[in-house]
Amino acid sequence: MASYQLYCFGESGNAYKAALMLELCKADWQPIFVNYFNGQTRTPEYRSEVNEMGEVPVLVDGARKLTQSGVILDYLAGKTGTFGAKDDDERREILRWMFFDNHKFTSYIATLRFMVSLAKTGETPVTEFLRQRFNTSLKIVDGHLAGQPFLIGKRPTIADFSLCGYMFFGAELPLPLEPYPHVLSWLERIKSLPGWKHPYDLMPREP
Ligand SMILES: N[C@@H](CCC(=O)N[C@@H](CS)C(=O)NCC(=O)O)C(=O)O
Repeated sequence: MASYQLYCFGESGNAYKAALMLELCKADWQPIFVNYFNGQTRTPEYRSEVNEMGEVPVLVDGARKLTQSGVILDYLAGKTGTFGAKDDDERREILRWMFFDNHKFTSYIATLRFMVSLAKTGETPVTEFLRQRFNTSLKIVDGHLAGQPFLIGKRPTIADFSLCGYMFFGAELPLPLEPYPHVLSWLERIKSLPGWKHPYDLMPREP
């Protein structure tokens, strides 16, 4: 058995954050497929045995089980000594971007992409609201990246892996990224990190 197990599925950008970190750290890990589209995360078994919050990702490291992508990223950075903070100021800067991500970046794009590209709801007042909110957040991130290659400075950290979780899904993203050139260059920089893989090449999908 591999050192780490990650409960995940290919379409999950939140799980991708953890999978990408594991891969870039060259960790010995294996995915455990969760059939989200068949309702597995909503079963009493999943909630009692895997994650009371009914979500992926869940990282298992021996007797330790961790949930929430931000916590998993922080744990792996500490354990592997890579992509984490070098001092207290950096630690706060990483947290600042990860909180922003969880509240105003991933939350909007994950829901928007789910509605438009996976559930195929068509355009609704909700998708219009989410698209507008995500564009506002994208503009903030684009402005920030105009001055530096990665979110907290010159090197990639877990903050980058958190915000990029949904950004590699290509045509599944229900809005163009072209108006955000600094975001596009940042994604290219992440893509060129040794070991980078697309979410669908890292995590299993429903056959
Ligand atoms: N804040 C959580 C979000 C996790 C999340 O929303 N996971 C989704 C998949 S991307 C999920 O498992 N949803 C299951 C459900 O709602 O039933 C994190 O960062 O880990």
